[in-house]
Amino acid sequence: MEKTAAKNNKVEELRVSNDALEDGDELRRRLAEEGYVFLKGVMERDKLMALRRQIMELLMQGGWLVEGTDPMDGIARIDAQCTEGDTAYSDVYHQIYALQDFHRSGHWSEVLRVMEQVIGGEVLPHPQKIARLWFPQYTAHTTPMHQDFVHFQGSIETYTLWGSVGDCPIELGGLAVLPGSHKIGQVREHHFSLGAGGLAVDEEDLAGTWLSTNYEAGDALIFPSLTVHQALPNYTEDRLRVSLDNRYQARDRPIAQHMLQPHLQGISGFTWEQCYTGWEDEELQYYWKDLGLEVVPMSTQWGDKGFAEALDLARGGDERALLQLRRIARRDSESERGQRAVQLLDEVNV
Ligand SMILES: O=C(O)CCC(=O)C(=O)O
Ligand SMILES: [Fe+2]
Repeated sequence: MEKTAAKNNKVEELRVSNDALEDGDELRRRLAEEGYVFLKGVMERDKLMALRRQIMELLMQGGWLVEGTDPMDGIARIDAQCTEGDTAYSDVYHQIYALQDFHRSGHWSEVLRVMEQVIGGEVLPHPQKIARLWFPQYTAHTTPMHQDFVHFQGSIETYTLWGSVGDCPIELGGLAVLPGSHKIGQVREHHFSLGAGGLAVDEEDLAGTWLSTNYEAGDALIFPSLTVHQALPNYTEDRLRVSLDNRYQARDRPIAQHMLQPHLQGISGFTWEQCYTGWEDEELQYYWKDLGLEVVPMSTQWGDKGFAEALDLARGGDERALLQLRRIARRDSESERGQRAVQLLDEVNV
């Protein structure tokens, strides 16, 4: 069974919290009660659309969009399909990652104002910014149900701000949250999955109605690290979904070491130095270095478990696990995981 909200499952509307925009106590009350706040139009649409243009132009050059179409439409070449974990993905992704405006978007004053309300103090935007470039007709790779803590760690009170870069109607597969799912107050059991992060909670362990919306550029969905969420499948014929998910926490809380590195650095070796090559100034370069942050090591417990499960599943012929192991083997046959993937693929002889 696909670990995503089924096409016909009822997904209800997110509650809009703009009425509490200036009221930190109320925003925090809603976050504590519902596990998310959704704010319409808090980021300037024009700035997001300008960022979209820069991203889409790079995607056109990278061969991901159909030549001769308007890049702003994001019409994808199906034969270019790839996702996180593929070298083809990080090759293009890291060009986008090197855009200064992409990093600036995580620090826009309107964003920081909102996050200050949410956090109630001095905000640290995580150095590791994230964009997602999600192909159509590729729904096996839809982001599965998960809690962000297993990926980002550090402090439980870390908040994700998710927003689409351009409009994102339901069929383009924006984010959905399960309200109240954070109240368990702990990290849930996660298992191997395809899709961003590669880890999913079991649907059987969850109850309630998923919430999402037809996102417009500028809308922000904010949630803490224990709220279960997933992406809806991108059911469009040919449109690529582009979004940002950035993380914020109080400056005086611990942050995990890997959040000080570029996203997907482990796959490409991409460094901040490479990232900053074309920047017009030093604004935001290494901005976190002198803040006296409490940096804690990353735990590999969840990733290791997911990988061990993928090996077991692949041994039993599970196609999704085999797909993932082939991806790892192709990308990096030298690493320890790569070697184990190659060995297993040899064993099962596929
Ligand atoms: O955009 C996606 O598909 C994944 C985003 C996500 O899981 C997040 O923002 O934490
Ligand atoms: Fe997430």
